[in-house]
Formats: sequence, C-alpha cells, structure tokens
Amino acid sequence: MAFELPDLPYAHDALADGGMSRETLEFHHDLHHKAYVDNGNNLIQDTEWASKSLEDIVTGTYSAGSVAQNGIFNNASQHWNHMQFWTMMGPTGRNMPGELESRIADSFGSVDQFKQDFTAAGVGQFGSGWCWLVADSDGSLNITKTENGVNPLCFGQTALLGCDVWEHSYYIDFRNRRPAYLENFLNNLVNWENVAERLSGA
Ligand code: MN3
Repeated sequence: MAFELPDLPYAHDALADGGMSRETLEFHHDLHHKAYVDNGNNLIQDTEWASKSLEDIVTGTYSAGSVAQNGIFNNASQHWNHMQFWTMMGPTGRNMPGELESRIADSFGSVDQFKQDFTAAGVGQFGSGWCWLVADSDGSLNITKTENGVNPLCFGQTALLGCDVWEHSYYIDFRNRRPAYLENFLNNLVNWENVAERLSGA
C-alpha cells in the first residue's frame, strides 16, 4: 500500500501550551514525516512490498544489525512511528485514567518512578531513536529504547507510548536539552487516554 501522510489530529499550534511549538510541528510533521512517506513510496514502488500493509513492511524488512543499510525499513518504520507519536500527544487527554495509573504503579513502583525510568531510557539512547512504554506478549509493561526507526513491532510488542528522541523533535524548542524535552513530554504533552486505549487493546 502506498504510504500517505495523515494530517495532524490537531492544529499545528495546539500543543504550544504544552511546550511543543507550531514551528516544531511544521518542520517535524510537514517536512520530516513527509520525507519518510515520499522516500518510502519511491523505494517500495515496483517491489514485492508495494502491495503489503505498512505493518507487514516494517516487520518483513526488519533485520537486526543491518538497520543502517535498510532504506525501506527505515522509512516505513519512521512513517509508522510518527503516526503513533502524533496521536500519543494532544491538547486533550492529559490526565492519566485511574486504571492506567494503577497498572503503571504496579509495574514500575510509582508513576514518578515510571517517568524517571522512561526519561532515563530516552536520555540513554545514544544518537537518534525512540524510547517506549510497551506491553509484551505476556502482558507485562516494560520500558525500552530503540535506535533510529526500530520500534516495538519489530519485537512483537504493543506500543503504548513512544517518544521521538531524534534531535529534529526537540532542537527548536529545547535546543540540546533532551532530558528537559522528555520531562516536558511526560508532564505536559502525552494524551494518556490514548495510551489507556492502546493498553486495553493490547
Ligand atoms: Mn521524528
């Protein structure tokens, strides 16, 4: 299936009150995400992948250890990652539903501890990548970090929350302060209702 750039699920200035500016979303969605879509479409054209679903392309082209050379995987996975990322934030849904709060506290000790561990994963990702809250196939919740475009689909996990720690995601608003960007993401940008929906579907 050809990739398509979805509109943001909110206005470009809808996250400014939470610390993500219109300019960041104009660059990140309109230019960076669009480039993954356009490059991915050029690469899958006339290949066996052209008729496959995005999820099948991501899992079918992932090869541990050779991500850097894998253009179809990189662009397809980044397209998928960004579609998740836009819906994981929002101008609404910023209060954590009680059931999700309980699951997170049970899994990580407390919500504060979860936020510390998630931030540490994002800060500890050397170079470009993502940090995630995932549901594993046994139902347990875990925090992971991945390089470049690698994502939970590659490991059979359900992505509940992901944060883009590529510099293009934070340099306009936070310059080099990745820890501050991650803390702000958790405290002011996450749509926890979306995370809870993902958990109930896992
Ligand atoms: Mn990005």
